[in-house]
Amino acid sequence: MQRALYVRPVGIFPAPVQEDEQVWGGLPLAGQPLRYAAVEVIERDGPRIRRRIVALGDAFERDWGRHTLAASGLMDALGAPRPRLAGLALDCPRIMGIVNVTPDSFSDGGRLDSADAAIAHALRLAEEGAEILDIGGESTRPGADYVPVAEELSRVMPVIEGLRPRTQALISIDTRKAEVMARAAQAGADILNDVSALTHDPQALAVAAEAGLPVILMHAQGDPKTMNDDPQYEDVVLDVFDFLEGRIAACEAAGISKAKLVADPGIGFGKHLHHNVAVMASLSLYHGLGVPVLLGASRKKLIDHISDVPNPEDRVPGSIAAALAAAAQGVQIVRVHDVAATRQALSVWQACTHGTDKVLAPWK
Ligand code: 9MG
Repeated sequence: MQRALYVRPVGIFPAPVQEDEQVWGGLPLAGQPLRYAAVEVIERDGPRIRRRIVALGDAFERDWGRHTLAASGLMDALGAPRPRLAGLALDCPRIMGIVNVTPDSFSDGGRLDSADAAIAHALRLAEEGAEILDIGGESTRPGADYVPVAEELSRVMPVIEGLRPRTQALISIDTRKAEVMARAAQAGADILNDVSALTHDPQALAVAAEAGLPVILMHAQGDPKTMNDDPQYEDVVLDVFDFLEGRIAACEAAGISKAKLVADPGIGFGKHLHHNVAVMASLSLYHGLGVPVLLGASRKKLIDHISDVPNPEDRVPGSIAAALAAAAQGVQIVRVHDVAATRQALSVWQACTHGTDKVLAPWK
C-alpha cells in the first residue's frame, strides 16, 4: 500500500560522546551513535510527490500540525535502538562477508566450487572481521538461471555443516527456497537472507516463522533472469519503502516478530543506475521501517556504470565508497566481498567521524 507521508532524516552527525541532557543535540538515529538535525518531509498523493527539507525545530513548531499522527510512528521508528540480531549488537556498522558457492558467481567465477575451499574462504572472512557469513548456492546476479533445490542443497549444506563447529561468526543462508531455509536452520544457520523477501516460495513465510530465525527481507523487482530488462517505478525510493513495509507486515502476520527482521533496498535487483543511486542517496529513509537496514553494493554493476570498471574484482574502491556512504546514513550491516578492506575503511571512518576510538566496536 502506498503511504501519504515519508520522513527522511538528513543532517546526520556524530552523537556527542558525553551526552549532556541540557544541550539539544538532534534526534537519535536507529541505535547508531548518530543524530539528525533535519528531515526531508515527503508527501505523496498518487503521482504527485512533494519533498522539502525542514529543520527539526521548525518541523515540530510550525509544520507538524496536520502530519502529527502519521509522522509519530515514523519518528519513533527512526529513533528506536535496534534489538540484537541473533545476539549481534547493531550499535555500529557490521560486516556480512559473501561466500558464493556457485560455479557461475559473478565475482568468484567458480573458484569456490568445492565445500572445503568455501569453508576456508568463509573462515578467512571471519578472521578479517566479518561478523556474519552469508552462504549462497544460487547466483542471483542479473540474467542468472534458476538452480533446482537439490543442486542448491548439495552446494550449501556441506559448507554450513563444515563451518558451524568452526566459527563463532553468525551464518546466514542466502536462499529463496523454503526447503533450503529449513535444512540450513537445522544445520545451525543463524539468519535467513532472502532476496525475494519471502515471496518466491509459497512455503517460505511459514518455514521462516517455524525456524524462528531472523530474516533479511530484500526488495527486488522481478526475477533475477529478467529483472534488469525494464524495471519500472513511480518513485523508486518510495516504492521500495512501501514494498518493504508490506513485507514486514506480512512477516508479522505470519508470526515473525519485527525484532527479527532486517530490511534491504536491494541494490541492482530490478534497478537501473539512476534507480540505484537514488536509493543509495536516500538510505536513511529506510530507518523509518523500524528495523535494521542492510546494504549490498559490493562489486556490483552500478560501480562499473559510474566508474567504468568492467572487471568485478577491480571494483573494491567503489564498493568501499558505497559501504562508507551507507555507514554515514546509519546503515547497520554492509554485505561485502572484500572484508579486510571494508573493515579497515569502516574503522578509519568511525574513528575520524567520532573523533575517538572509544566508539569503536571490538571487532575480534
Ligand atoms: C544474495 N544477495 C546478492 N545481493 C544481495 C544484496 O544486495 N542484499 C542481500 N540481502 N542479499 C544479496
